[in-house]
Amino acid sequence: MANGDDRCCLKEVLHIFQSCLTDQKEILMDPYIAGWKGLVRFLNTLGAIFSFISKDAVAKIQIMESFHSSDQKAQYVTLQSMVKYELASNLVDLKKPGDQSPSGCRTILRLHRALHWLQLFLEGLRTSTEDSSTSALCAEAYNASLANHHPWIIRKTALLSFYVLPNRNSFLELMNVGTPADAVEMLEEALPSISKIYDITQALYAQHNLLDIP
Ligand code: 1PX
Repeated sequence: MANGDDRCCLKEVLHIFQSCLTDQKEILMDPYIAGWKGLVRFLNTLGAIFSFISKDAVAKIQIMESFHSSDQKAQYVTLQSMVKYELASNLVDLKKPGDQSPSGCRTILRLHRALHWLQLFLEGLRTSTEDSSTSALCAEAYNASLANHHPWIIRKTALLSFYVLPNRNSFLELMNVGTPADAVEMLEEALPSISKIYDITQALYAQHNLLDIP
């Protein structure tokens, strides 16, 4: 569990996501990836049981970082420029990736589905009562989002790991933004941006038939 210097302020992490959105409704990739790094930091404070999840998230973050330090980094400034570039260059893996590195479009699709889980989970926490079970809220959000894309064994492991989550008020306190009521207020303020990022990505991927990249 979190203690001392391990503590991570979720408000700052969600602010990073807010800074992804431009006035032209584009999504900046740098803060998007930085936001995921912050979420992984928070996840790591919840205990080693979640390391199978954070390892996968880190692997996906690293794939995106490798594009950002490549010769083509200018193409990866926004989500929109990345999609345009990878489609025009036939880089989107419409078959299951073999030995070659997965595309940015595929990698972001995995994180995008996870963002849906985050949106539903945070909304559940925000609107739930004090005696609600965090693990039940987490499972409900997972079953309505990521679970639809995971094989049985991952679903089973993920759902089992949720049982160790602390009760709702302790979880809200772990967010390190003050009292549970302060955390709920912070979520109220931050959630619209998460929803916007989700909706813009979903519409862009739907427009280009990218929602099922294997
Ligand atoms: C206040 C809440 C903040 C909590 C922060 C939590 C950060 C969660 C980060 C989750 C990132 C998960 C990325 C998963 C991407 C994925 O779907 N990967 C699978 C497919 O990848 P592939 O390349 O093979 O197509 C991969 O198989 C995944 C394996 C790991 C298991 C993923 C389970 C995800 C459960 C999400 C719920 C996290 C619960 C945290 C507890 C609060």
